[in-house]
Amino acid sequence: MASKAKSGSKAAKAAEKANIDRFPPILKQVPDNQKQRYAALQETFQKRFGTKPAFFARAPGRVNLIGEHVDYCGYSVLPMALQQDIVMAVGPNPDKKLDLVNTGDHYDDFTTDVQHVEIDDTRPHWHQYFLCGYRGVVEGEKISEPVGMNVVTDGTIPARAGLSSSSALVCCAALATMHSNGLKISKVKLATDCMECEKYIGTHGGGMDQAICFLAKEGMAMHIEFHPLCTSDVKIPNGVTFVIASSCVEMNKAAATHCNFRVVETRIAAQVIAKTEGLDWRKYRVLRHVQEALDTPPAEMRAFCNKDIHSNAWTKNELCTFFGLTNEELNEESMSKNTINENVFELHDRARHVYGEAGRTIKFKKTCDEAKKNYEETLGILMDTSHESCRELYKCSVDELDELVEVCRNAGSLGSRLTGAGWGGCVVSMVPTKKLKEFISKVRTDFYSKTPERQAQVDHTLFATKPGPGARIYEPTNL
Ligand code: ADP
Ligand code: NG1
Repeated sequence: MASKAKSGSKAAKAAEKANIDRFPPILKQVPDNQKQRYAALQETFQKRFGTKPAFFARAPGRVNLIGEHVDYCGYSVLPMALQQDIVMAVGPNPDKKLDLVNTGDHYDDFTTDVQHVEIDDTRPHWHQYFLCGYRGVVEGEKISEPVGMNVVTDGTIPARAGLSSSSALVCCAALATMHSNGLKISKVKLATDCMECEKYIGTHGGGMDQAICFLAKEGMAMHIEFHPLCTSDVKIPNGVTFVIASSCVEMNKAAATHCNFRVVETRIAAQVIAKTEGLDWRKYRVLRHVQEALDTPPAEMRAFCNKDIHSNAWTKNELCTFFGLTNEELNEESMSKNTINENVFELHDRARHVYGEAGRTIKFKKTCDEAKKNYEETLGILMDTSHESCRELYKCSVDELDELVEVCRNAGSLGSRLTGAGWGGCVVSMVPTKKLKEFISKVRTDFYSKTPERQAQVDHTLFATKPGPGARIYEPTNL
């Protein structure tokens, strides 16, 4: 394709960019500080399968700095990749099987024939996330004869903590499948396919996790926009460090319905505003599209929320009457499989959160780009306000997260908020680097030392982080 485009033309430039963004390059050198880990993984692979792995794939977790629960409403987010990741040692399986092993004690081995890959969305076992990524590439690239794969997986991302361990697993499996089948796919296409295929496990979130996983750049946070997917680098302020701390409350997204229900509530809120404003409401499924149709900036949509959506809860009966639909028709039109029994919808508050958070994310990016004097303070306020909105309007916080946010603020952070889906998981804080040691020690004492369960987790769930690189493939040399 690229060779057919006229040199210097728009098409040629686009083709060139797509080529640059394709996987591989395959990196020959595993980073020095990871060599021991990869060597151990290689040994496990060799013991289990009798040969060296053909390659390693790695995919990072992420922390979202701001822009929570807005990606599936069409709005931009601002995450950065973590150093913590999922790594897979991968080799061919001559019997056309997927033979999956995990270094974690509580993750069972799994084997299936490549032609019979089934995903049970009622039982979110670890291997099913692998199968999501696998199917994403096999179906996305229409591979009729996929090769068999032997895989040993190792992960360092705290799981069920809002740091996207599940998407890293899906993306890593997709990358391993791509390379095993001799394909080269652009990062944007991989991210897009993985956004779709993670839904096989039953979660209906947005595309933030998969996008940052493939498109992250070392040293940079990233502003990610959707429809179409595009990214711009965001330089985080000198003199601050982002610190992650876990509330020690786990939330398993695929096993719970909270997240999918918020997707449904925001969809119905969009449809209520659209109908009230005389738009063809069936065409609207996300709040951004209604906002664009009304030609009003997100931060000013509060007026429409107040005018068009009453602030007390809506019942399903009321919604059926409002839209002129039967219960079954409403299920079909607006609900998802595991939310059809819900009966109380907080449409006003959910829409208010989304529009406010969309505005805050844009402001956060702009503030970083302009980098005016003392702009860290503005960023801190935006993070704090984001948490309040998650707590009060989106109701995705829990007591332990609120307690931890308070502890972090008292320990000297400039801004602290829950990160990821919430209902448990982690808090991210922006801390002046010169106060980092003191901050960490205070959070240890004031939060983690309060219970033995918290104390047991402190070493791997309280850490400072720098923006890491995106997903990669490594050759198993020089280990
Ligand atoms: P999050 O993505 O916020 O970490 P989820 O509940 O969406 O939380 O996904 C967590 C699930 O991902 C775990 O229950 C497990 O099935 C899978 N997972 C995470 N890390 C690993 C790992 N290292 N190996 C195997 N599976 C993992
Ligand atoms: P985590 O934190 O990984 O559960 C989920 C969604 C994101 C985004 C956030 C909330 C998936 C795979 N991830 O993230 O897209 O909506 O919640 O901002 O659905």
